[in-house]
Amino acid sequence: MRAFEMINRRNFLGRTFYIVLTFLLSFFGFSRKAKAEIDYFSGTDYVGKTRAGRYRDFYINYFKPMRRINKDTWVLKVSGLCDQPRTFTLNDLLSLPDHTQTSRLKCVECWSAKASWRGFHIAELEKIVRPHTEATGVVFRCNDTYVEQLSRESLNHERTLLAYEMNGEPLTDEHGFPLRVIAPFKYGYKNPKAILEIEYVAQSEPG
Ligand SMILES: Nc1nc2c(c(=O)[nH]1)N[C@H]1C(S)=C(S)[C@@H](COP(=O)(O)O)O[C@H]1N2
Ligand SMILES: [Mo]
Repeated sequence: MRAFEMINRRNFLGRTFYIVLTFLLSFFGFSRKAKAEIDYFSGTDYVGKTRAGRYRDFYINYFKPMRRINKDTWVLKVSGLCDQPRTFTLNDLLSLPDHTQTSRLKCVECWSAKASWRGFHIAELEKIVRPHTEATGVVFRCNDTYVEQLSRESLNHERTLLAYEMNGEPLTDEHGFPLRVIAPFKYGYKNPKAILEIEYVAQSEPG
């Protein structure tokens, strides 16, 4: 019995040591990778958090690595409290009256960067889907399972854009292809990227 306990204790210590060692190794491995700026995009189907994007000033943020979106099969699903829930293809959205603006994205992680964005005002989409008056918020569901809610009021602000172009080119996967929110008066995290679905809701839900 005593011997048995001893073995168990040794087992436990060994395991703890192993866990701590694994943690330390992965931590050092991680910081080495960050320094070397590994290109996450070549030879992989995934996009994650990186600085290795096209624009030096932009820190690319994805809540978790995600599969790239296929432009031929992607549709924007509009659901919830509206008269005409439906899906839009990218071409449907590109044919809405467009708007171009230069604005700055400001992240809570203490960086900001400016670009020219082209897209449409959500009012153009709302002419088609006709949200109900009790729909005061919109939940955005993104390709990396990121979920964020904005009030309809801030979405209908004149500076808010549903953008599909950045600096004269279609959004890259890194910056939210095919569609993202640009709300310059809100922090970056209120600018969801790679949107799959928008849902009209009655009251605020946590992001
Ligand atoms: N789908 C999705 N959108 C997102 C995020 C995310 O993790 N996933 N991060 C947000 C945050 S915190 C910031 S600062 C901006 C960064 O935009 P960028 O990657 O184009 O620089 O995206 C926002 N949109
Ligand atoms: Mo951010």
